[in-house]
Formats: sequence, C-alpha cells, structure tokens
Amino acid sequence: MILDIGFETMPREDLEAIILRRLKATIDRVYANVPFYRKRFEENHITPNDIQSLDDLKRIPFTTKEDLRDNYPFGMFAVPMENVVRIHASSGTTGKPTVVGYTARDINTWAELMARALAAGGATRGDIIHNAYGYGLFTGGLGIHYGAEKLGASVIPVSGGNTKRQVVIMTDFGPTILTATPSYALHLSEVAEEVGVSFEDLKFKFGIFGAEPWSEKMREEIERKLNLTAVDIYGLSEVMGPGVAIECHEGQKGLHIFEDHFIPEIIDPGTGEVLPYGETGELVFTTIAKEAFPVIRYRTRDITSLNPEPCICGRTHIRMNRVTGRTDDMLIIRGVNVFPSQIESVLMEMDEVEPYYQLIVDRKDNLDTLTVLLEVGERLFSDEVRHLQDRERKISKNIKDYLGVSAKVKLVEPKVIARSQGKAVRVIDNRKI
Ligand code: DLL
Repeated sequence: MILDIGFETMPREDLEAIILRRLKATIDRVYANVPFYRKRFEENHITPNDIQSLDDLKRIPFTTKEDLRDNYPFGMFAVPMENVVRIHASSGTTGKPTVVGYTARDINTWAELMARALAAGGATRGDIIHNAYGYGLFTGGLGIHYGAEKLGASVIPVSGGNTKRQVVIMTDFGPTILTATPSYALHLSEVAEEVGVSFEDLKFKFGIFGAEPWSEKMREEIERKLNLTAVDIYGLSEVMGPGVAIECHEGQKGLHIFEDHFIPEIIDPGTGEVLPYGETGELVFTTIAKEAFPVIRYRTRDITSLNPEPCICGRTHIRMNRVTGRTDDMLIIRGVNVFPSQIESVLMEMDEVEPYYQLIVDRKDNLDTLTVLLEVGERLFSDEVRHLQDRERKISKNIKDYLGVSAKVKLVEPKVIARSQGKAVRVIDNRKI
C-alpha cells in the first residue's frame, strides 16, 4: 500500500523542485546554526547562495563519522537543547557512540516516514506488529514503534531477547507482521522449533528485516522457515534511524529511498568522485527535512548502488540495492581485500549449510590467518568424518578460487555459533587486540 500517494508517486520533475527547495532551506539553517558547517563552508569559499541546483551539492565537502566524533556529544545540533525532545546513540566498535537528537517535529516526521515504510512493507491499520528490534538508545525499537502507532496498527513492544517468551506471545497474540534483525528472526524460528511451535500455525504475513547486511539466500531461508514475505529495511541513526529506505513488498527488488527527505549519492570511497547510477560505491546522504540534527553529504560507509528504473509498485523514488558491506568492514588478509559479504556468498552456494557463520581473523608469526566457522545441518554430522573434511576442503578451495584468499574452513554443528539478539557478529578480528 502507498501511504503518501502525493510524495511517493510524484513525477520526478515536481519531486526534484521540492527537494531543491528543502535542500536550500537546510543549507541556510546549518550555516546559521552549526559552527562546524559554517567553518567548512568558509574554508571552501562557499556560501549558501552558491547552492542553486541539486548539482551544486557536489561543491560541499563530505561529513564523516570522525566529524561527528569531534563534535561529541551535541556539537552538531542545529537547534538549542531546549528544543531537543529525544536523544539516540549508535555504538561504534571503537570509541564513543554517535549521538543524535530530534525535535518534537523530527519525531513526528520520523513516525510518518516509518508509517510509510511499514505500509510499503505490507503493513496496514489492521495488523498486529511484533516488534523485536531492541528498545533503547538503538533507533530500531522506538523508530518502528512510533511508525506502527502512526499507521494505526497494534504494536507489541517486545524488544529483543527472552526468546522463549517471544514465542509464547507470537502464539497467543497472533501478530501478523514481524520486525527484527534478520539474524534474530532466524533465531526466533530455531527457538520456536525447539519448543514445538511451527510458523505454519502462526499468522505472520510479512517480515520487515534490517539493521544488518543479509543476502538473497538468507531471504529465501527466512521466507521458507518463517512462512512469510520478507522485505529489507535500511536506515542509520545519523540520518534518522530505520525508515530511510525500504523495499516494497510488491517488488522485493531494491529499497526505495524516501527522497522527499533524503538525497542519496554514490561515491568512489577512495577518491570521493560521484559515481553514475548503477555503479557500486559508498552511499552518502544529505537530510533535507530535519531540524535538530541535519547532515550534509554524510558518508555512511555502506556499499551499494542506485537504481533509477521505475518500479512495479508505482513509486517514483529511486531504489538502492541491498547493502553488501561497509567500507570499514573490509578485511585485509595478507594484502587481499575481502568483504564478509563476498565470503558469505561463496558459503551460501553450498548445500546443507545454515545461514550462520563467523570469520575469525588472527595473526600467527606475523602472518594473517582466516578461519571460517560455518554451521551445517545435523545430517552431515552423522555422515563419515571423511565427507566432512572433503566438504571443508571444497569450500576452502572455492574461497581461494573466487576471492584469492586462503581460509581454513571448519564446519560446525547447528547452534555452535553464538546467536545475537540484535545485530549478528560476523567477524572476530583478533589482530587488533
Ligand atoms: O541499524 C537503524 C535500523 C534499525 C535500520 C532497524 C533498519 C531496521 P544504526 O544502529 O545506526 O541504525 O546502524 C546503521 O546498520 O549504516 C548499515 O551499515 C547497517 N544497516 C542498517 N540497515 C541495513 C540493511 C540502524 N537493511 C548501520 N542492510 C548502517 C544492511 C544495514 N545493512
């Protein structure tokens, strides 16, 4: 369902006029209210007046996570603290969290966008939403929550964890939409199976999964095991939270970016050059309707590409393809650049593997080592050890052939790899410690 026909199906020309108007207003506000941006503009001899077309955006320098860190915690806010009604933060792997703020109007805008996103993902007023994203500083839980209420659906604020209780709630309350990280959704299905509950008997129609990278193969697995249609939702705290982009359930092919609020660009992460549609690079966002925490050309470090083709759902907003990894996830193993997602696609090509894996990187005698732990079905384990070893060698050879890196593959029994209640931990890099 399209909740906001006006914006979502608007002819590009009209949409772009609105985007430009909002962009200019945002530039004026950050220039006036955020010393960081004013300084950046001045250093580059730009004034807000220089931004007269969408193309002029390219003249403004990028904003990075380091810039946010340098202005920790509230230095990038564009309104006085008394106008900030909510604070969220995302925990990085190192150092201090990234802190973001919202005015009352921002909270309302976010709820509206999330309502539009949930509708695109298949939800309607009549639905019961089982919201297993974590509530707290993480934007997932509360972001989905307010959107669900705005849509008029019934939301169960179950949050992450206490998985057995979640299964009881899913059985008794009859939720029709599941919102969770894809890895936690799979974990829910495992626990349900353990306690003898079948998703066939539950009422779920759609699942809205995101907050971490997942693959098409994982989508198939989730749809089969949870007996629902799975769509991908994307967002990040710095830009708003969940609801920056979502797949429509009709297409399930790329995520529509809410362009009436966010301008996307794809850049070459090395040179910063803006890349044409279809090319893969780092996603950059400019927010054009936020009050407390606007960001200009923020480098997300997420790797994807943009697709301007019209979609069967009728939305005119551009689509981003699945995020395949992050520029900072890139592992350099004995000089070879590898992304966890590339290894995942090699692993998932094999039969009888479960979508649980972990990459362990270490350094022995000054040499990097990569060990891949991969869960396989019970049946393989009852097989002869020889078969298991053959399998391990074959996967190892495939990784070497496709990615040029040597890896020791270790097949492990189901449920050996720790399950997370939020974002899955795919890489353990012991070299940094
Ligand atoms: O993860 C917001 C969110 C909550 C999105 C719930 C979707 C659902 P952060 O904690 O700030 O915000 O993490 C943002 O997570 O830059 C991506 O690297 C990753 N990410 C988010 N959604 C996806 C997705 C939330 N659908 C970071 N696919 C982003 C791949 C995703 N990666």
